[in-house]
Amino acid sequence: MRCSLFVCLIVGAVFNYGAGVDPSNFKTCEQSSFCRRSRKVQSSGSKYALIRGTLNTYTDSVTADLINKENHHQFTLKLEALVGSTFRLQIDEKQPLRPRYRVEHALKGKPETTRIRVEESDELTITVGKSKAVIHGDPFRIDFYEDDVHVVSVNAKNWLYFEHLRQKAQAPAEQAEGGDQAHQQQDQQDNSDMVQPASEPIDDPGAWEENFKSHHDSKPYGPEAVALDFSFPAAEMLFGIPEHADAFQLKSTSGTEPYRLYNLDVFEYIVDSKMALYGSVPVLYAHGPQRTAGVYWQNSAESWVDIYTTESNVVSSLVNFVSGSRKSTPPLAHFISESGIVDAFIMLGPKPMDVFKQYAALTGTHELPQLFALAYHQSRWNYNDERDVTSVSAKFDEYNMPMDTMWLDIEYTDGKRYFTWDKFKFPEPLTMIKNLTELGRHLVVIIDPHIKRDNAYFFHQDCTENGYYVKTREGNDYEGWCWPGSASYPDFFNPVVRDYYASQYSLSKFKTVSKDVMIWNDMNEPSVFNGPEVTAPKDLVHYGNWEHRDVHNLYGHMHLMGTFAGLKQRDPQQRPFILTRAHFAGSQRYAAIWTGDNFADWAHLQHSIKMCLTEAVAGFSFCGADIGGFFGNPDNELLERWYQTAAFLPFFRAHAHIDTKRREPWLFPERTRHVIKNALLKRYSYLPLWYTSFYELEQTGAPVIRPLLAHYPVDKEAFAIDNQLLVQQRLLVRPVMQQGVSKVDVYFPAIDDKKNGDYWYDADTYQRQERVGYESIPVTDDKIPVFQRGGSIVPKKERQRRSSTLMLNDPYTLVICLDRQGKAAGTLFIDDEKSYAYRTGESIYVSYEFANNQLTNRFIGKPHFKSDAWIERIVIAGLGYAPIDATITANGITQKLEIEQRSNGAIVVRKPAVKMNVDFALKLNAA
Ligand code: MIG
Repeated sequence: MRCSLFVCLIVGAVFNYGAGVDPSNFKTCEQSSFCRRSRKVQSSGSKYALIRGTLNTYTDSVTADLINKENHHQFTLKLEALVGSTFRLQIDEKQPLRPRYRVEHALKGKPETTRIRVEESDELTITVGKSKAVIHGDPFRIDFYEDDVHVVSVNAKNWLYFEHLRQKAQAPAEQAEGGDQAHQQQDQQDNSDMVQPASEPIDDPGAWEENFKSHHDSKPYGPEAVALDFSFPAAEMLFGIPEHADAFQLKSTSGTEPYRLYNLDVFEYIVDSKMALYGSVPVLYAHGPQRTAGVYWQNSAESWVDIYTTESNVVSSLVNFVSGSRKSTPPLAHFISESGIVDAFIMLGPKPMDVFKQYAALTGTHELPQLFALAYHQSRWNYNDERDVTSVSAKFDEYNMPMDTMWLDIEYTDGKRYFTWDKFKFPEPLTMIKNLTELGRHLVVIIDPHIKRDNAYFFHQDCTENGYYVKTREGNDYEGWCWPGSASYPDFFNPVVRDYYASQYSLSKFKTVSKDVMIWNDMNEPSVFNGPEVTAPKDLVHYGNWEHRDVHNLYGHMHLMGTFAGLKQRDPQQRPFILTRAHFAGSQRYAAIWTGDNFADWAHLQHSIKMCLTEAVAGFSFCGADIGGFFGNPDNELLERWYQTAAFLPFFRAHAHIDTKRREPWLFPERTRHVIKNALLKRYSYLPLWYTSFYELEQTGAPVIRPLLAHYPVDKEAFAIDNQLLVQQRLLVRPVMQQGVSKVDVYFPAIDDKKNGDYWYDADTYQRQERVGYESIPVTDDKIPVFQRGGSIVPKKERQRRSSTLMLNDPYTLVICLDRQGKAAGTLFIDDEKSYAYRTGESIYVSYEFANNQLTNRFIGKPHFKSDAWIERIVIAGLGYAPIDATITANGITQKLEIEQRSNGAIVVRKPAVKMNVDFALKLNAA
């Protein structure tokens, strides 16, 4: 690790470099006062009931008061019906001592509500179309139904736990403590006219202040946790709540740690772990063969999630068989948050893709990226100087390997002062950038949120003078320690600070970049080397007087809002590209993510898929992992397999730690270079599919990469599979992620419970798989097991270029793989790959359909975009006969086309030469 002595001392104390994460640097639930308090309710239960006579009914919602029968504290409950089989449940204190934080900016807008029908008997039944919520008064509980099937229950376990704000019992000794007093006086003044409920002590030593390692949390407002249980009677497994380096299917946390959601910079994170990582997306899905549902727990404070599932294994099914019990308790999730309110969205599906779209309707999607962002990115910490950048770029050309984007990490700056350059290493950044962009390439530079406390640095001056930094309890600018040394952190929750920040990206301020330079936001958890758990203390104060405790998981999100606004202002015509490490629900609207500082080993390679699948269903389709592993040095085989795997994940970037050996592809032996080059070319050939998938993500909310269960919901064997992924419903990818193998077992899923399945065609050989279940597929070092679904059409571009931007007008190949009925269909989206013109109709969106030996196209909307591209070949697999030729009719002209044979009976129709915006019909002629 390269660092100044002082930084090394601090970093060294927190991290034990090279040895993997030291878990004792991070809290367990037991070490966290609110988690341990809230978890206790699991043994005792709680007693909440609706108060009769407080019900109010509105056109789209009901409200009622709720009482804690043990301490008589009162709450208000609101249940609102949203468009799309979704309910929103909010519970807050009726008269809190001070307002409790409600998450802002995560939802893409105000959710659209819908009209309800209310029936009151012993229970209260709220009906919207096929969805229904039944509220039970005492004990309080809500059951949710879709098509009369019971899919979700809230508080079925009576684990609702809501710590009302209270006055601290004044022990004489405590009054001497400096800071506390000031705060409490202020609170008393603010609320002097309110009736205070009886103060009730909480029997936990950490309730009013808490220590962890050398850090003290002053907790001026005392205990204020919220927790609630959700159970899923129609489900068999749970997934979601990224970010964890763990399996796709959530594991039972019974007797172990809950999953933790707290944005943290975990050094050398380990896999198979429920520890918190850089991002927190509190959305959880429950899946069973008939029903899928979801819960979005909208809370930005530190949270923990306990999972209770009876994992289906031989022992438990045996027990059930012997005891005659059908199924034990339904899967259950217990969300526990340190502060805030209960704000839960219950999404009722009924199918997996419905729930993913319901979640996207709430929090939004990434917008269509520029094409280059989906191509290959070359990064390392660091490319040292201008010569280094230029020569790495040139080497890709020399070796005929495509590459779109070079990245600069923190060392390009002048002493970690963002928005500046190191003038010795980078004397002429604009020339360097121009040299890249002239080759059709892009540059991404890193901009971190920690600001060097240097009085000569304009950014620090501005923030100090204007009070833009996050404050301590005492009202001073908070000072932490990070890459620049002593650093402060802009309070991005303040809209004025976001505006200021956004304006720094304008070319009149950040003069040393061009509008083609895009941005990487790192360390925005925020990472604070000398802070508690390497982040900011919870008692810092943000805009609006909120504690950092309330908003921690949103800090990175607010940072992104500033960056995104900045790039849009800088060039309103161009779609921004931002990569972020920290993220919360909704951050997908602004940025792509990567899985942070992984390791050069096979387990981390395997986790790149697991983690990105979970992120994708939680809104973050635009996900990837550092190719080769950030820490350590991959051997040739691992690097080859890593490129192959990453070529089928949406964000495709090589990156490495400053202490690793250089690993640009040409530094490896010929064979490795060859394998890497083929992986790159394969990625580039599928760019039209990736691009279309991202367009459709933006239109519909359908994730770009998907777990098998997304389209094979009844196949129980497929539920937990997380070493395979689907690209839309077109490709099935099962990369080789083990060392030294000559075959892999690929699972071909069933579409029904009679073991019927789709046809799958090997993407290289067109060999067809017809059976459901595991097949052993032989692999060479150069093989990426990819299968195209029978029934799908995949658009490709097969000409080799140095970068994707040079492929704009290149011709297309359509690969048509037929289903059992001899049919197939698939879409293609085309525009300028860069601007927002597609939003005003400057695009071509076309659906191809093959049936009865004929291919036709149908435009969705008017094909307005002027493209010079055309169709150069059409591959058809699964015909079962050899046509002699084909006829194409377009623009009123009919022509004959030649046909070539490919392996396994596939044919190629050569040079249809039809432009992309022209109607045509192409017929195969049998002998
Ligand atoms: O404390 O900017 O995850 O990708 O190379 C390390 C230096 C800071 C962490 C990022 C990594 C990046 C590194 N950063």
